[in-house]
Amino acid sequence: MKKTTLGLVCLGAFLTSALVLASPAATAQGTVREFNLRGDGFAFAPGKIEVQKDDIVKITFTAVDIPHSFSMDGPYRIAKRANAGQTVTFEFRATGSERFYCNLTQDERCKGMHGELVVK
Ligand SMILES: [Cu+2]
Repeated sequence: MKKTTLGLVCLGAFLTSALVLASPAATAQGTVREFNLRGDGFAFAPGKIEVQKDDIVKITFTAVDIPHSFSMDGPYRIAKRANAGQTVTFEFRATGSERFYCNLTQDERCKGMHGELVVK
């Protein structure tokens, strides 16, 4: 009786770990792509991000000199602000190419700050 219970517990543990191991590959829809992006001197670096459709794009955005934001319109509707010297991290699924820009109004030159998300 006791042996059977132990056996079932072991089997359960084995099946659970097998499922956990199998699930990432089985359910993954897009590859996670990580980018470190800097906003500095009224420019984004890099100014162009290239990914495949359905990739999960993970951005670590740092505003170096003054506050900047990473903003995208279209289907994305993202506006992530970082203060000077600070970093924000966020992610989204790539659905189509879109321009990104800084939407802050503290300095006129932020209007000229933009980059490009290219989705292939
Ligand atoms: Cu800015």
